[in-house]
Amino acid sequence: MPNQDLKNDRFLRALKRQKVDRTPVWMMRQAGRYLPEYRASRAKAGGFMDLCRNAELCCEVTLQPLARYGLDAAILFSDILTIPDAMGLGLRFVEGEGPVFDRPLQTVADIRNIGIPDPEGELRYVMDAVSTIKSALNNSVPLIGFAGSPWTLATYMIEGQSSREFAKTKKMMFDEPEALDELLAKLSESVAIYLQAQIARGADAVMVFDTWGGALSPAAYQRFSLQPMELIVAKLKKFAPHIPVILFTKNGGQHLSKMADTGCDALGVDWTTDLRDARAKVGHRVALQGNLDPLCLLARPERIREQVARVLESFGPGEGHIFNLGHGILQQTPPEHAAAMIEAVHELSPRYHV
Ligand code: 1CP
Repeated sequence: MPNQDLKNDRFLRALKRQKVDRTPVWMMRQAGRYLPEYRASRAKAGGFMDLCRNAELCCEVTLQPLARYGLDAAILFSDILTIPDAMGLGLRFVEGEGPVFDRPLQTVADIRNIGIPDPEGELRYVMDAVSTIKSALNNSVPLIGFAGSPWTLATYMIEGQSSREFAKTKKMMFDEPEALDELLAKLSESVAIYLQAQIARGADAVMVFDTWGGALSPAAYQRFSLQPMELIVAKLKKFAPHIPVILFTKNGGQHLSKMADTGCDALGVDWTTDLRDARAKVGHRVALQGNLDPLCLLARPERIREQVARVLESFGPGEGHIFNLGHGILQQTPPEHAAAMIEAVHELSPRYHV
């Protein structure tokens, strides 16, 4: 059991709702463009995917936020779109526009034609990054592996880029739901084996990012977002029962109870749900991760501290809270404001764990 060797296991303990001395903290997108040292590493690599394909540079940027702040977990530096890229869709990151696929899925035949990528084949560069990071961390803090949810990946694969309305994806959902089911089944299998491979290479916990599940009706959420994630949790629990699994549906506050029933260990909660209500909904089934509004980090440090106090108070005393932002940290965030948030968690949270 490698976990027992970790010098700081607060994050893993909180995921299992065990006693900690203070609330563990990490930030979604903690390695990224708000840090000048990230921008320097990114410039060295060339493009964003060149950075993702270079294990040494992935390791360098993963460790950058840990060198600055008292964080309780590291997260693999990669992207959720590595799987669609490995399926042959041709991923490019266009400056100022975000991800673009050269060959988006347009027909049922396109869906039939895609295969399930081999994590140690086309995606070996991600696995090499996991191994390099795991070894560089030297058991200081746990390493989080991750993937996108099948629904969220499907939206990028069908739209061909970021989208607000998901017009093409929803047209398919209403016109040809079986075709979408088929795509989601392939993605569920791909995500499950991809996360298993990350675990085999040393990831101590895994998180599934369902960024766009909140755009679905409750019935559609159940079929097209939750069910595929439930399948992934079942496969992961069979493969590695002791590795915690975190599910995060942005804007998914109304689904928390059903999400807790999947057998996962923790749920990410964005800022549109109060942690007190979230805790009431999930009871003792799962831990909760969140949920400071990332925009709060643009305000002055005294205000940040007040909002940290508010989040800690909303979860209240007891175990099973991992402090985090409710979504990724913004590029415009002053790095010292992130420091103010983390210091406030360190100072204000021990009283909730007596
Ligand atoms: O130019 C750059 O340097 C690229 C910016 C960037 C970064 C830093 C992208 C492009 N991806 C990443 C890394 C990343 N992405 C990580 C690891 C870093 C860390 O957390 O420290 C993770 C976990 C992700 C996950 C990710 N990528 C999600 C899910 C989480 C979320 O924020 O909702 C999504 C939706 C993506 C897609 C993506 N990657 C990058 C962009 C610009 C986008 C599009 C986002 C959108 O459609 O709005």
